[in-house]
Amino acid sequence: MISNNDTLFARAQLTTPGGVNSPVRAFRSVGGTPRFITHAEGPYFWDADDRRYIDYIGSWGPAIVGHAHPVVIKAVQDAAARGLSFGAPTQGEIEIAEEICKLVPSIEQVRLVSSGTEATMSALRLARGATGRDKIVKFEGCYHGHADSLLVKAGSGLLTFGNPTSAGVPEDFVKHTLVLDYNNCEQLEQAFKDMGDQIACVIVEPVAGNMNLVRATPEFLQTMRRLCTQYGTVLIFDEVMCGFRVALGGAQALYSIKPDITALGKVIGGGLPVAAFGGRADLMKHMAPLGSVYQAGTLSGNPVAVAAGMSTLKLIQEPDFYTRLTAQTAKLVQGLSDAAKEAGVTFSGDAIGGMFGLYFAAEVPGTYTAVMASNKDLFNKFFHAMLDAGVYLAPSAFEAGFVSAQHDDAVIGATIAAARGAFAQLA
Ligand code: KE4
Repeated sequence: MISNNDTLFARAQLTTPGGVNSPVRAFRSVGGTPRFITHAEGPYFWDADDRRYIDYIGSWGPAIVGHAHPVVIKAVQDAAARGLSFGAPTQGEIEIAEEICKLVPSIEQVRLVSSGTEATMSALRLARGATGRDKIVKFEGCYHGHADSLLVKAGSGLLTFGNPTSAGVPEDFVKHTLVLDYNNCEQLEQAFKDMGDQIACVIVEPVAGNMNLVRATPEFLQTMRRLCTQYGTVLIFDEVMCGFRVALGGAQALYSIKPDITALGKVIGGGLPVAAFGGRADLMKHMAPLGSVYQAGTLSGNPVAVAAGMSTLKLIQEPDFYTRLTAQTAKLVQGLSDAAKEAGVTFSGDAIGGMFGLYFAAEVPGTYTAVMASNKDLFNKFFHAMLDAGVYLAPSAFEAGFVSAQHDDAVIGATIAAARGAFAQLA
């Protein structure tokens, strides 16, 4: 039977490259037809065939309070009724900026933008403008959006500069980007020894979620912080994904490490386009119109999007929000691990706050190389068995998963029951 998803996917490809507006949605990593979502509520969404799924994407992080939360929807409706966008400052922008600064103490000043890419791109430009240096350091497996100088894979040699991961990015645009191994302290020490006084910034996902979930070791982040301080390099924590996801104060609260600049997104928009970059006031003062680092945006701080973000930020401050979210995520991963073990399938899982990683590997990976060694084919079979059972996981073996406050015991229990059947198909 031709599903409505097939029909819509064929039609979409006539007008949009790959039929999607963001590549990961096309299911090319797992195969099959993407599900076209018609509506969502709480932990669920429905596809074009009106099939219900338990959703573990949550829009890749924003839907932390659950889809279509009545408080968020009302805030958006009320804001929209007052007009959609003014291109002029509003009180709501002040209020969400104050809330972000309160919740993330390393952020003394913050600038709102419309996507995580804009946030990290602007943070890089700020670091380069404030230090007068060109070189930047990122890590293999971390994704920071699609700004040219960040679409880079590791160079051939250990400490050579990166090569573009995308066509259309001139070599010149990445020749200042050094790509190192995540969780490799020795390599980082060596890079700073060789060229520390030329490095404008280090940008890192303090809890990586774009090579699947990989935690930074405390030593790795401590080494990074020490070296950046020693060499006058700006330390940028890209918390677009892990911010307000792994803890109320983000990964920097969990690790007790203070970055110089933080990039935020996803949760702070509650599903609408709000992202931000902010940090030390002495750095932020370089931003136009005060300073010489230019950055702008027609829809930056959009009042309707800010209403969604602000209402979400209020809801996640409810008592025990993260205690409950963390417990539910841990329950999910433990249940999946038990189910895999019962089926004799080599599998491991990790959970931190409301974020989780599933690996068809004997142990939870701590490096990019280890993640890449996990069994992608088994994941893809598991993904489709779960999808057929009404559970929607990230359509890639190299993405993290997300739990919302609405994923209660019944939802987690149904997921684990589905997994028992899925693992049985793999054994
Ligand atoms: P956006 O430009 O997609 O809003 O944010 C880019 C970004 C920056 N930093 C981190 C740590 C991120 O995770 C992201 C975006 N995350 C992906 C998930 N792998 C978004 C999903 C997509 O690309 O469609």
